[in-house]
Amino acid sequence: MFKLPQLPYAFDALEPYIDTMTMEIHYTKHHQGYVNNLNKALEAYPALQQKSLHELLTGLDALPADIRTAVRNNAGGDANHSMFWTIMQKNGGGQPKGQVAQQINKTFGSFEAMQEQFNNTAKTVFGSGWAWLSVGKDGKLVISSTPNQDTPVSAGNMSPILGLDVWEHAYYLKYQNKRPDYINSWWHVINWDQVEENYRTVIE
Ligand code: MN3
Repeated sequence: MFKLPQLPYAFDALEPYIDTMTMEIHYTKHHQGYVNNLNKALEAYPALQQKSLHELLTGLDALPADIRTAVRNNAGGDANHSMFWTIMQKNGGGQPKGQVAQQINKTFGSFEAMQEQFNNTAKTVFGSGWAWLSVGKDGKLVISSTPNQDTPVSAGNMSPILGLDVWEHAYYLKYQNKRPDYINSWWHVINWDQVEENYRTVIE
């Protein structure tokens, strides 16, 4: 059985950028819902229950047709949110650090140039989805978006190291329709130590 991972901070830790009620509902209702629905989808398939989220998400085509969409949406939702919580922290933000900072400069020219491209990508996701900073097969960083709960992992050639949830449930209580304000605020809570760790895990 898949389980909801522990939130690494309190619901109010990311105030004022991400409000307490949004965090609580997002984690206890939305993320929990993906975990529950994934377990339900796998009920009749004990062998698949032994697989990791990563194995499920990189092998969607091999799944039984009757659960493929449910696993895509709910394993994706579980994996995406599990990462999302960890790349944020109280008193976060500032500049990227370490090797990932160097690679950001190398790929995009500067942190600000990367941010601008990332923000434009996040703003223009139509409907619900995610914006991503991933490591491509060539080791370079790539900015992309996915619809719904799809993940760059499923494409097989990208490893996400930073992701932003732009579903309305992630910001509507505080920001209403102003998604760009949410995106700009979010940079203030980034856990760059974790992003660096994610980057090193991919390249090492
Ligand atoms: Mn969400």
